[in-house]
Amino acid sequence: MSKNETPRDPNEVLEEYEETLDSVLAEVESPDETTEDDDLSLGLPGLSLGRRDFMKAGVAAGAMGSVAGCSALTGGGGSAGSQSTPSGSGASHTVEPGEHDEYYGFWSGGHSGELRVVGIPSMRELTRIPVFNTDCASGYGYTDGTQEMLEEGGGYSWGDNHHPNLSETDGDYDGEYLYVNDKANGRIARVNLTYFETDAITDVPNMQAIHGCTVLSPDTKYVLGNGEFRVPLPNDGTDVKNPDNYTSLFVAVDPESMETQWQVKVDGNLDIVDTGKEGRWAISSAYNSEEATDIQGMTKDDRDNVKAFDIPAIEQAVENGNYEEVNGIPVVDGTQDSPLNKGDRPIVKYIPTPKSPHCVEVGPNGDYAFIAGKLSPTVTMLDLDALADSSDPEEVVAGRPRVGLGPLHTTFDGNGHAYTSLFIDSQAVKWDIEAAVEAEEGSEDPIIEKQDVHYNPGHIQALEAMTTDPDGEWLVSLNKLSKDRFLPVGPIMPDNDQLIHIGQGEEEMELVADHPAYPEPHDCVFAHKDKIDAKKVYDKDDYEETYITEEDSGVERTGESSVHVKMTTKRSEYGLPDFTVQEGDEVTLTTTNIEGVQDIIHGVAIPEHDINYAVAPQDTREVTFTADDPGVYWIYCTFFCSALHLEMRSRMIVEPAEG
Ligand code: K7E
Ligand code: CUA
Repeated sequence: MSKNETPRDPNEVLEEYEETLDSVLAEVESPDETTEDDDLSLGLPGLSLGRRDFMKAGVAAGAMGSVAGCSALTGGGGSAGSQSTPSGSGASHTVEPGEHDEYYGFWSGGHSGELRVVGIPSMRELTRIPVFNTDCASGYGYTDGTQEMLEEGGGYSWGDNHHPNLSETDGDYDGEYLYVNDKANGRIARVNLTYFETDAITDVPNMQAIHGCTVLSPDTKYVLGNGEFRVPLPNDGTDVKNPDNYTSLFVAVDPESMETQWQVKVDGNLDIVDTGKEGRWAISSAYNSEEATDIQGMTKDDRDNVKAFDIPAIEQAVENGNYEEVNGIPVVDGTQDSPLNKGDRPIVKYIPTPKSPHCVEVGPNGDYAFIAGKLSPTVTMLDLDALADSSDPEEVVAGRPRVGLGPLHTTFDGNGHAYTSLFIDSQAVKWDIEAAVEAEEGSEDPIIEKQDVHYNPGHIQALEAMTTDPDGEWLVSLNKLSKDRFLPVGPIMPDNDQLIHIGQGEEEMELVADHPAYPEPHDCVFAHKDKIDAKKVYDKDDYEETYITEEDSGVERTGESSVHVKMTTKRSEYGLPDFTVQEGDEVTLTTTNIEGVQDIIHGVAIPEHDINYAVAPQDTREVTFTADDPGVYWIYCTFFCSALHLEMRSRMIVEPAEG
């Protein structure tokens, strides 16, 4: 816009936008082009739904886009059996004072960059784990070690984490690590579950956005990530105006070294990924098979291709040297025309599905992958055994129940039921898996019941649903909007994570609690408390910093303008009541909390130097900063550690430079 142009009336702009949507809708719907209609059912064998049954791309884009004045959203909540208060069996999620929860819940924090740990069933927030953000309570991003990790992990100050995954051994959570994606910057991070701390961040080469993220079951051979945005390969300025040459990648990262092992190039955008239980298949949903760069183009065709990655076949291709190396990473060609997809063991199978499917979740016994339709009111069930011999939808689609509008994600109780979130209908729908295999495709018969949620759910997760043996007692619906469910807190309202009692799938679903969540969780994962072994005190063998004893406390000049200050902390004093440095000195301050008592944490806050961090029992942390300005600075403890906490101080004296 030129400087002199007057800004346009927002209503006018919106009107224009809605007109565009209408035309997209008309194009996708094409009610009169009957010939193409026939073509659609031909192309999607067994899909006995008419075009009218599809949630049209334009409508969904409007509904999901949260445009001002969008009415599609306000229609949520459905009509049947609306329950906003607990009723029925009266399942209680109360955890009495002093009692513990039965499960850990690990919540992604979306664009807050952090993870949150929530107790189930109480829904109490137990802690937060900073991952892609910085955190001034713990000092994550302020201490040397964490600052270095963030710097080497790309140097960004934020990230957008969606999909937390627990490491597995034999298809069950082993309590060692949690892996999570960064959709914003194409990264994967690892959290150490002994200390509930992020211990590695990998900035994956060649990828802009990693959206889907999962571990390869059953033994966490890889952490797998889906590149969602198509970009030139390499994205170095070549082909910028040539979207045909952009590409999406699928990546495998080693869970121990966190190094990128290989990537696979595919057609279309990748979305979400989950793996079978035997270590062979990774199934990815995908959209934009048109490879367009705008919404009109992305919603032009009638179908997309779900991708089935044959992991051992890809490993074989890498071993045989069938790849091109880009930025040091072997990139295997998994596009439809690739020679590697021509033989009898293609590395990627392309399976046509209704347009723009959203999530993929593999059921507990590994029989089926459940692909939620998003724009189609159906869930497509892929038979993973049949996949070995075919990618023909006729042979690999085991069922396609019609579940409701805007299906996004599916979870399981381990007793034969699937639960799918319905974004547009604002409901959780429970349905019978085997009945869906038996039923005609597009049938509503497998549906057992629907529960209203408030409002517009994304992910839905039941207890340990991603293991081979789900626990099936509780389910959480992660709703994008809370609207009227909480006291208004300004225009940005919290999300609403709702706790639903499902029994073992034998009882009716019962909505039990609303739980506000700061923007914006996407997914969560639950582990029984016995599977997590969190340490209460640090073990000094587990970190690199040098443990400081009271005798070590002191100041050591390490160069003309650098000093190393070593200092212990204990109730209620620092190892040095004061220390002196020279103006301009680079100060390295190493602090050990010499206490061995659980939960006695000390803080080290240095006013006017932008430093604060926590030191837990037996932990050692280090910071480096420049003492720029002469003066006196009262270092104080930020954790209320004792009756003499206020008196717990040290004095940094910065002497003016001479002359
Ligand atoms: Cu559906 Cu990123 Cu898993 Cu959000 S994704 S909802
Ligand atoms: Cu140590 Cu307060």
